Amino acid sequence: MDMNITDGEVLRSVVARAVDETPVTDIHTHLYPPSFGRLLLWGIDELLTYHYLVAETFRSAHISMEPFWALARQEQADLIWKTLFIDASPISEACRGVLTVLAKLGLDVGSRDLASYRRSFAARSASEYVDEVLALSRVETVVMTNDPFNDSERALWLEGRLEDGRFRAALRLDALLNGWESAWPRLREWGYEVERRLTAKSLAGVRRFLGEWAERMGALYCAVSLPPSFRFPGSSASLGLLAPNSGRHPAEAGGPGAQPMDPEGPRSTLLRECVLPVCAERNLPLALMIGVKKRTNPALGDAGDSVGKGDIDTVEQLCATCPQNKFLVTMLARENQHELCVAARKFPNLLVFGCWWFLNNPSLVEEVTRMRLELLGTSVIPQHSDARVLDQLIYKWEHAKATITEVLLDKYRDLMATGWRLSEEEVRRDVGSLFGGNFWAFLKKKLA
Ligand code: RAT
Ligand code: ZN
Repeated sequence: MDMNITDGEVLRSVVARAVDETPVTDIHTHLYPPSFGRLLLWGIDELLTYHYLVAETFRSAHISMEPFWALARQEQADLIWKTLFIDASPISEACRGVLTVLAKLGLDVGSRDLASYRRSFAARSASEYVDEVLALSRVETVVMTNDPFNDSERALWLEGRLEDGRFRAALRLDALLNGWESAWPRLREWGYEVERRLTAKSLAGVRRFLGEWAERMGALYCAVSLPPSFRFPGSSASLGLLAPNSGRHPAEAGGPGAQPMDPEGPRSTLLRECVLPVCAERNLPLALMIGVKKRTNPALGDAGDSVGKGDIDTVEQLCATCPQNKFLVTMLARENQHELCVAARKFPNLLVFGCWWFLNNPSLVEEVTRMRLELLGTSVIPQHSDARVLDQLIYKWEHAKATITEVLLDKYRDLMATGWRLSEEEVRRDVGSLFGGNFWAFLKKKLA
């Protein structure tokens, strides 16, 4: 029933209910459907050995990295539990998340009984648990991160293993764009006519690879994570960027084997000549996740990455010089958030998403969400979970929703203070846009 919002209390209950009940499209995770077997991580030991917690553990555990990595998964989890939950209070966001998961599953958090938690997970099956977690977190669609260069994953795609409509694909391009030296021999092995040099033939091979894998996966978008130093030089005019199918390829202009001038190396050539045209042709957004400094401490593995400020000019230039492309952009540095919002005001082909990784803490989610709503209204995707372990959907959404609710409430209160009247239906519309509608509309959007 549509409730008339007459005062602050009614407003609170309407907003809280809308946020709670609106089905979420989680646009970036590292999860898979049960049919992907061991690639789908779930359960208490996976939760505890999440790389966010590994990094925190090394700050106080009396163990160096090599012996830690040599431990069995359950032993690592034991050590993390002892270090972060028993020897200190589990205050950090990643620690609190584990407790939220246990609580939401109805386990006795106060008992601190890791063995009993393990028993409870052992009694579940992956496919039942997927149903349970999606129901608890109200996540309707999970967008995966799909890497054709990952051998285990690749084999499953070649078998055609995706039969679960709740899980949708995103074609991840890090291996291609950030590691050409290792990528090209593999492409060649798989039957694409590429060589190390980015000749016209190589570029055509890469485009064929992208098109085929986007098709095979039914990818909703392509994605890449990028360092703070990411630049995309030049404009379409100076570098000869062609609209898809608009004639001769720039690499062909100088005759067979010619390479476009590219001070940035293979990544920008591959972006310009392959990824952007293929995305434009297929109306697929390209997700740019900018600001990760890979392996600042390599011994920490996935936990060893850090953050650096990215370059907003590059984002603006891409949006301006590739008006036929759509960009989903998230930046890792807090320092980039304001300018990214401003950039989004200038370019309708830019949709800002998520409080990524080191930003996914309540204080920063609040600050960033508030700023986004103030600068962009509801035309953003406030959060994605980045869950690597299925269970994390429960806490990442629970925590994000609590913060987003408060920010929304403030904004609606400000409106009501002017005499503006809101209906429950309008609140639900707005929340629907934030938690999925904007994403699906952006996918469908056709650029002039
Ligand atoms: O947040 C994370 O788990 C990071 O390790 C990365 O996965 C990051 O989100 C990415 O997709 O590169
Ligand atoms: Zn991620």
